[in-house]
Amino acid sequence: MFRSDQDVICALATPAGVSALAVIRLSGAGAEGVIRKISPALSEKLEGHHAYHTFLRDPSDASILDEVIVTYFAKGRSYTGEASFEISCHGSQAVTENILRALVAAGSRMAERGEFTYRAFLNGRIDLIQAESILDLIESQSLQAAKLSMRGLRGELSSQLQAIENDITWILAQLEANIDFSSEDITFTPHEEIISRAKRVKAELQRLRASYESGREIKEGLTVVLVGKPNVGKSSLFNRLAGEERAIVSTQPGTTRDTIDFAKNICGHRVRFIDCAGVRSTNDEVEQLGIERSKKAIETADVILKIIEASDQQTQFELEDQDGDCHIITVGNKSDLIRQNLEIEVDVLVSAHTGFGIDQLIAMILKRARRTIVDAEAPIQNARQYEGISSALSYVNTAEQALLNNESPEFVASDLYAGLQELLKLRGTQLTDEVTDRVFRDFCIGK
Ligand SMILES: Nc1nc2c(ncn2[C@@H]2O[C@H](COP(=O)(O)OP(=O)(O)OP(=O)(O)O)[C@@H](O)[C@H]2O)c(=O)[nH]1
Ligand SMILES: [Mg+2]
Repeated sequence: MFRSDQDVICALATPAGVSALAVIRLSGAGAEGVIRKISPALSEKLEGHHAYHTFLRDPSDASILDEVIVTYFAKGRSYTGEASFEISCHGSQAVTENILRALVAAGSRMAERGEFTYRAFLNGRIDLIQAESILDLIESQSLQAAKLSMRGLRGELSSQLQAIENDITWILAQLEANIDFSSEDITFTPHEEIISRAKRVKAELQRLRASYESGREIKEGLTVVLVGKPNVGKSSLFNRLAGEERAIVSTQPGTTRDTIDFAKNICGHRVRFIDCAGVRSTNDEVEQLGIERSKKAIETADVILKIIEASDQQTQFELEDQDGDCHIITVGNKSDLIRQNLEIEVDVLVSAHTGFGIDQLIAMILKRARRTIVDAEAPIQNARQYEGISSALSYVNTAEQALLNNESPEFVASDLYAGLQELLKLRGTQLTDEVTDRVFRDFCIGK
């Protein structure tokens, strides 16, 4: 997939543009030789994890490129596993380009996307699942999402997969013994014990597969959709939650036509609010299209705020059948208009105008987000992992059935073996170009 893995590679590890500092990475067995060519004054004996102040010089005319700090990471104790350097230089594009050009002239080449992480993988520093976690961590948009990726990076999911692989291998060994020595007079592990181990494997895979939803919810954030009849104050509430005047508010029913969304981080959770057209029957074509969009938004919701006017019975409405996992909060808006006792039952009373009850509403929304975190025991993080686990699960299912039906051990073993392959492929122990391509193509250069 990448050009030779023996090359010394270099790249800018920080975003291009103007900044106080920028970091350039250099990695490969010959990295020290390369950097010495442009840093003649660099200390003769380098120690790992030590930083050195030095000047970089253009190898062609010895002119000074920049005054920098070079950090050395010895082989086996670096991100990639190879001898590596991080050059902290001044964050001007001209400076970083010049240094990179000099590094290339001195014998390294520009790294490709994800190549540093790929080398970490090649050198056994991380497995594929951890490589994916690194990408997720870089891209995480909330504290909770970052924490989740960090868990993946530290190998929680990898070790859970390993435990499942060990169980499968154990069963395979018992079956093999059965096949090889069936005519001899030795005692085998009881059939029930094998079945119960297979059931455990199945349950674990099912649990992991189910964690996909929670993982996705944490990564992409919670989608909160505001629905209700026209004029109940959805857009006013949306603006209040967003903290800015995003949606148009007016006394006219049917103001909002399109869905409008706004995402922000609340207490470390990513939350995306969607304001919708009020639902009513209408002959207005545009409004009708807006109402269709509201229905679509409802389908994607993790939390629905069903908004009514607290003092107006007429604004109550029923949601069409909703999938079981979506959390519905009935919100009574315009609490400031209530004169007598409230007759309508609501979960929370708010006023978009005065801000009354908004904190309580947010707390209710976050309760759902927290539940997801609890559910998410090192959840699987992406479609590749989901597919791998699902397909391993289906092999294990077939194997379990075969065991229950007392079918021949060869038959059971072949399915289990296929399931095991799927898991190994997932961690990258069983390597194919197609798999590595899929993992590393999303990286950017310098990672
Ligand atoms: N007194 C009071 N008026 C409110 C409150 N929230 C909204 N309103 C008023 O109710 C009217 C409708 O508000 P919107 O936010 O446009 O209502 P909507 O549900 O988005 O309406 P559509 O987009 O037409 O479906 C406006 O005149 C708002 O000023 C509130 O908490 N108290
Ligand atoms: Mg509106």
